[in-house]
Amino acid sequence: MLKLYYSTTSPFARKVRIALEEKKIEYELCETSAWDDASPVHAANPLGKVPALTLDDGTSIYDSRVIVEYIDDVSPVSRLVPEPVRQRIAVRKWEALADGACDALVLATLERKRPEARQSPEWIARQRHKVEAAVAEMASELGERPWCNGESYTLADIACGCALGYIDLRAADFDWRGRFPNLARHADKLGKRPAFAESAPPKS
Ligand SMILES: N[C@@H](CCC(=O)N[C@@H](CS)C(=O)NCC(=O)O)C(=O)O
Repeated sequence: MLKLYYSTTSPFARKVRIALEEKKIEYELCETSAWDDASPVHAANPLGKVPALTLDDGTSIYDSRVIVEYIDDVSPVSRLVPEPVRQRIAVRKWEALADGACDALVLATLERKRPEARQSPEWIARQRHKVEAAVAEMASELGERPWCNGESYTLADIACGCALGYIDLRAADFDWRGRFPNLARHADKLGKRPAFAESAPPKS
């Protein structure tokens, strides 16, 4: 059976968990901390990051984008990335935007964990700016449409919802709900899906 190495706080792992659930693919969850040198994720991913997915033949794949592409291809149920090139690229661009916001927030979070005297406020502000710019772009792209891309639920919505959830976890002072009511409405709608509700990150 497929085995997913994940942590409850990782937005990238959450994206994969939601995709697996939406596609109704059976898998085993293995919670781990990538920061633990003894974590089995290091054998599955030389980069030592979650998520990593071990396949039936014992090989493993990473990162989250590669895993999502794999699971979308192995099951025809609930296509998450449309086939036509323009739509496919638009969905992938949403994913790059949402993942990019998460990457910046990971960097800011790690910087804040360093001893205070060694932290760089400029670096934290630089990453925070990226997060806020990405969220403003998501709000502008979504507009008043029901889904991030096209007429149906796609990987764009999953990536967007995971990024917003991660912002609530790591940058709770960023009032994106107040600034972008359309994104708040969309996040609330996504949060009602069982795959989102079941994978919600812990409260800070
Ligand atoms: N681009 C990767 C990012 C994965 C990532 O940054 N994972 C973090 C947790 S959110 C991690 O495992 N970090 C451990 C480390 O950097 O050593 C993906 O999409 O899977």
